[in-house]
Amino acid sequence: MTETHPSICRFCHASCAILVDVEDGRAVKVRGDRENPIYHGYACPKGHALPEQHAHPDRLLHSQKRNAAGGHDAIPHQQAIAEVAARVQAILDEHGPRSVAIYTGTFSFPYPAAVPVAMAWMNAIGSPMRFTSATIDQPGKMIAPALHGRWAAGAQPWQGADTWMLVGANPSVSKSIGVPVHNPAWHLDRAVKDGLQLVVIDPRRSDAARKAAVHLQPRPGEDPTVLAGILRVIIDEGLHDKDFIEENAAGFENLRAAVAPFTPEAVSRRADVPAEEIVRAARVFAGGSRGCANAGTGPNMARRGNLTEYLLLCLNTLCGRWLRAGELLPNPGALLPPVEVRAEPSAPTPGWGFGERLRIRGLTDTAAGLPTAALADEILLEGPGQVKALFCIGGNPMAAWPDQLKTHAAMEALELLVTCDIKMSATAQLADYVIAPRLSLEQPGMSLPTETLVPYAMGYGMPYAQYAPALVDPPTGSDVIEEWAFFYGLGRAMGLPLTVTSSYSWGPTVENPAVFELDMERPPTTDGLFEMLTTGSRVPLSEVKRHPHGAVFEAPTSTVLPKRTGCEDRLDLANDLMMGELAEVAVEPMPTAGDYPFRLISRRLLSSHNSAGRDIPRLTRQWKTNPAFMHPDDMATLGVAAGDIVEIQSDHAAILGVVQPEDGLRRGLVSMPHGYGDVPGSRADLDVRNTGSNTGRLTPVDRDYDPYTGIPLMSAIPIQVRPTQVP
Ligand SMILES: Nc1nc2c(c(=O)[nH]1)N[C@H]1C(S)=C(S)[C@@H](COP(=O)(O)OP(=O)(O)OC[C@H]3O[C@@H](n4cnc5c(=O)[nH]c(N)nc54)[C@H](O)[C@@H]3O)O[C@H]1N2
Ligand SMILES: Nc1nc2c(c(=O)[nH]1)N[C@H]1C(S)=C(S)[C@@H](COP(=O)(O)OP(=O)(O)OC[C@H]3O[C@@H](n4cnc5c(=O)[nH]c(N)nc54)[C@H](O)[C@@H]3O)O[C@H]1N2
Ligand code: SF4
Ligand SMILES: [Mo]
Repeated sequence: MTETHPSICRFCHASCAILVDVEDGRAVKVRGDRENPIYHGYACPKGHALPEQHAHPDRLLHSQKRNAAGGHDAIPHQQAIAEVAARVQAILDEHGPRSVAIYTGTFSFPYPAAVPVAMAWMNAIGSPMRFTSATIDQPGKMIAPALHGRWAAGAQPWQGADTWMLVGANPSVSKSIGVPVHNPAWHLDRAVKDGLQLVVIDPRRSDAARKAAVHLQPRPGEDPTVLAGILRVIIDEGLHDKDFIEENAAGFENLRAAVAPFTPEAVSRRADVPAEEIVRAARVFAGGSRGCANAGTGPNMARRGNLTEYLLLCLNTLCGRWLRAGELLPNPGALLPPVEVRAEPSAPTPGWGFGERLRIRGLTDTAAGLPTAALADEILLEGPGQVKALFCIGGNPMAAWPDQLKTHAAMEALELLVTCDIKMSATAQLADYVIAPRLSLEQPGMSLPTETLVPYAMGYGMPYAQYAPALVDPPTGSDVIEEWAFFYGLGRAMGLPLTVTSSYSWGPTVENPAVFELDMERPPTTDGLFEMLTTGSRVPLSEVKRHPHGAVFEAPTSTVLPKRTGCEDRLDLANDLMMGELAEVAVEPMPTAGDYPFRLISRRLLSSHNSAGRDIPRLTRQWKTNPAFMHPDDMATLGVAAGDIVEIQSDHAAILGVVQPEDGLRRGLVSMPHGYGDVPGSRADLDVRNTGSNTGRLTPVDRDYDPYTGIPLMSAIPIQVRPTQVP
């Protein structure tokens, strides 16, 4: 008999509302839930593939322990916990808390209890070494607001906007940045039909660019130049919001002087976009009445991501694109606590230079967290404080960290590597223990993580919430646990008290979060933990549970409050360091072709999620590999055809790629997704047609890196491309 249940897809951060057909206790079919009020029945191919993912033959049904031959044997999870507890205790006793680090990746996000309990354990052992994927993603998103100051009421939302700017973001595929996460392609189409004027800056004619009123297709990595040019036009033509700036911002004259060298002609020469298009982009964005400008991963991974994000904040401030007193608050909180926000600036705060100091490249903790690009070196560099043990949750350093060869050396050098993964990922293959987790439909879920994504100008933009109970049991005979249960078990085995708070490290600040000491005799339930995490939420979790298809919990009276009298804070339009970087950009010599005439740029595929999904047959019908997309004319010049293999070489390393044509690409580029390939030298890694290649291998972490977040060049990488044969 088939039963159909509503649930939440957790294959990406969009948390789409789905319907799952369950037969004999197994999920057999997934589709978008048309009864859901905001997703319009949307689910992407990855959501449709959940049944195959759950029943995948390579899925780990038992935790694994590395054996003497370098292979792995199944181990009961209780025994794995006991052994890991003993080994980590020995490391702590000998080397102290700093020797134990944690890295939480993409798939820690959809499991709301995972990170809080893991951090409770990190607190209990006293280690500050907490790393996330944020600093190898878009660290400028956190750094720039620290330097610019924040507008307490937030940005003008998508709803009601008549203009928008996307810089190196492609929400139809990635469900990210600015455009609502619930079915972004629909929102883009709809808004453009209703007259929204979209400006897209992307060296590739992305899905977003196809809908744009203005598409600038500059040389990759020239975003600060292009944005400075746009700011200059706006100031020159007096299109900025003078009253808003007068009242709320400082540094206008310095900004005006700093962008002065970036005339449309100068920008045109440097970024290779027509001068009149720069003027048009400025007029379209500043000429609209409401909207916002955001960047995605592309420019954040090219050089000077902080500066790009900073100039975008300046652009939004110049155009007054922040919510004003009396306006309706888009999301007064659903599973988050109710907020009272004011139409006022809060002064800049330090972007870095506080907290834990790394022993590498003078890096410190930052507004985006500890620099993950330095963690491999922290593991390799001997001496007091050396990291000896690493715990990963839902992350894959071997696929995702820059400088894969160094990461490989670091993983091998660890005394203890433990990862919680659904398969023998490249990292899991090197791990001492791999903890096999329950998969999404086997765990309760809730929309809280997606609601917290506000700093990324996403979130829901409305008080939406959904809860989903576990729908199916794990496969018969399996021994899988929830991520949080592993860290709870470690705490218990080590005799440590664990304390969980109702706050999110990456989300909006929760004032006075509730604090819970976990009962270390009787384990909590996942639902019990969800109750703790949502304590004080505007809508009680119990109320959300009464709406299994998800609901919008309107609060029609929540409006933005006026500025407090005496508030003297100002947004900073001309942070010294950022203006210094801009001055460097203005006089930087033009990059020359030299030995590396091509540039490799980042991009994503709908059918995979970073390193996940590429082993699911339904998702690999189109691409098994991560294709090296090139302009057809470049392919002709190189004498290669679709499906041919090329060698892609940077001045650091070389990888192979399977070429595919893409008309909408700028010439001189290779556009290639990351997260592919395998352990260097392994048989799978050599099979480029089926495993793809790791683009992270191309760049070192100790050159061309951001001085504050440590992020190295991960887009706009100088490369050489040559036809080659695979043996
Ligand atoms: N060159 C280059 N490098 C990049 C990027 C780029 O564009 N170019 N992008 C960067 C960005 S934006 C990010 S966010 C990082 C991502 O960095 P990571 O998060 O470290 O990498 P992922 O590949 O997302 O790793 C996800 C892991 O979780 C496992 N997994 C899948 N589902 C589950 C689950 O349900 N539970 C558990 N426990 N595990 C699961 C997968 O098998 C996989 O091994 O990579 C960064 N690296
Ligand atoms: N299907 C799918 N969805 C995902 C992911 C996935 O792997 N697959 N990953 C998730 C993650 S971890 C993240 S962080 C988000 C990222 O979300 P997005 O940032 O929207 O990611 P992309 O789709 O790669 O879009 C980046 C765009 O930047 C462009 N670009 C590259 N270099 C430059 C440059 O120098 N300047 C400019 N202006 N543009 C440039 C690329 O051509 C590309 O179109 O997506 C998330 N969603
Ligand atoms: S967009 Fe993300 S959440 Fe939605 S169905 Fe696809 S993978 Fe699942
Ligand atoms: Mo990301």
